[in-house]
Amino acid sequence: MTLPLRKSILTAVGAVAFAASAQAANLLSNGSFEAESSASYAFAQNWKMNDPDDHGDAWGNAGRENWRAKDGSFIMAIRGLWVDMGDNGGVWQEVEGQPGRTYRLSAWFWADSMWNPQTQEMKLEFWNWDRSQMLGSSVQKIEGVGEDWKEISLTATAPEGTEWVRAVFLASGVSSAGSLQIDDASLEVVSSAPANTDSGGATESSGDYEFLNFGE
Ligand SMILES: [Ca+2]
Repeated sequence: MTLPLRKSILTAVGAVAFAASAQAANLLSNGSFEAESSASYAFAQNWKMNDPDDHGDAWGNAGRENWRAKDGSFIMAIRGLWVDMGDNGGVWQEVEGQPGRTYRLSAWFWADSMWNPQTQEMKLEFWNWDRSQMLGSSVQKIEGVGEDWKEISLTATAPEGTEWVRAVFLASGVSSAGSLQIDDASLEVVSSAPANTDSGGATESSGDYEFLNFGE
């Protein structure tokens, strides 16, 4: 019963946030990486497991840095072998989602000229209620990024059964030098399912439905 309770609390918070802004709201928390994790200066709140919940994490050579920023003072960096934390890394955060809604994930990127990973990409993943099954995903390669901030976005529609939408940024097979730097990440609903209204109230009733659905 712990999970449904937590979800309903999160839903109530989300409904308030939605009501506060009629415009497409950023569903991600701390998308600019300004808030430091209580675990360490090297991580960002909401992008680290159990800080404050289990809906975000960082792995490998990803770390919060203050080198330069598109917004504020801090960024998330996926760093080269020089940091001695392995050859891959990334961060993810997930928010409650609904099937049929179309989501847009965007962020700004900056990369050192010597940065040359085998893979770097951003992903939208759609998960079921207990996040035991990924129902679908969409991937966008992070390409053409150099020593100037560049925005890249990805749009995808949540498949049937979606209850969580996860934003992921990652790189693997990283080079010795340099890093990929990320700032001002945003996840927005760009269109809603025709079967549901798109008001803040709909978010709340969805939470109730989820509670009843797996409360028994
Ligand atoms: Ca920032």
